[in-house]
Amino acid sequence: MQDKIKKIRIQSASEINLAENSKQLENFRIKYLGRRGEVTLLLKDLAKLSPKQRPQIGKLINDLKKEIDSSIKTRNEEIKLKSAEDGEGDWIDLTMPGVKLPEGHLHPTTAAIQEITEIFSKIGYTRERYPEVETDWYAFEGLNMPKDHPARDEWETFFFSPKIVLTPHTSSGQLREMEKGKLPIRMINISKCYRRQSDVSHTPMFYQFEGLHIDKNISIANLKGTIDYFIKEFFSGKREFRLRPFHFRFTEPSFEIDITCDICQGKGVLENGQKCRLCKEGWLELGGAGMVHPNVLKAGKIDPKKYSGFAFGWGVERVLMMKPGMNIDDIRMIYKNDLRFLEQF
Ligand code: FA5
Repeated sequence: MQDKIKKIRIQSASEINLAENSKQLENFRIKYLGRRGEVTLLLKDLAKLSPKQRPQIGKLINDLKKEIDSSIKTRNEEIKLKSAEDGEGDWIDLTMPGVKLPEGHLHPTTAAIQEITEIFSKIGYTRERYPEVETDWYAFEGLNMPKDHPARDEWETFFFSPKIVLTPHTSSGQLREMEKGKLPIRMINISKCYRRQSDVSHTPMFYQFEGLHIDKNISIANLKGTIDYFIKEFFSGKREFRLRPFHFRFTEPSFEIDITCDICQGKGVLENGQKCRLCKEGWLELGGAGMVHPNVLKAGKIDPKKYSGFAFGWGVERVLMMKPGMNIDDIRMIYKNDLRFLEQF
């Protein structure tokens, strides 16, 4: 057995050294180390030896295996180097078509924000952005919600400190816009908002878009016309809406706007007879609206005797979910980062 090992060592070393290309080297690898290679067969023959001889001969065979493997690698590097020096590298076909990289696309929320911005820009609204970390004054107090007023509870706010919050709504941008001192105002503030909420129609982080229009002689008719225009544009004329009287401290009168639900087609009941788990009654709330309260105009240094205005604040994800054909019955899906969901859009 030892003679055989010696013979293979000498023979393989000389053959490998004389190899001129990687194809020949591969043939030698198969000849010695392949499944039926000479070294592999030696290993199989080990079983025929006595238990005493086996460890010593086994070690010799394993050393030989490593030696051959290492010489093949070394010779392969030498061949590559030589062919590179001789200018005979691998042939590249420059006319072959390239590998197509997978193409991404915008997140559905981003696409909705772009569409909303465009729809309002057509009627003269400019997009603004205001801080996500906000002071109590802009988020509540300046909006006619004094400290400890119970209305604040509805905003289920994250506090950094008693005076600093994660903004719970885009209405905090209203006073900041008024403070610029430029009139008339036609702004759309689209920003992230945060609340301690999570269920089929709420996420802890969501986007709102807040419209604010202040000028002379602005009335509810202007507000209703603007909502009507947006709903027709965004939902391609396929949704009905209603204004429901409501109470906000910063608008008077105030409304909530509901539209017919896309999941149950406004029926409140699914085809299988079950209650719609999203809207439960055929109408889904999109957001609030109303005529800007005189106290808010005063806080923004605008004279309520000369100017009036309306504001509205709606959820971006809610309007996105109601787009015809979207079929999203749980808002939390939008932020699960599940590619199987996102790639559908
Ligand atoms: C407000 O936030 C008022 N600032 C809206 C407003 C603006 C009224 C201007 C009057 C004038 P509300 O809390 O109802 O209102 O929220 C408005 C909309 O934001 C909701 O109808 C919903 O579409 C969306 N929204 C609120 N909370 C969440 C949430 N946790 N997840 C997803 N969307 C939400």
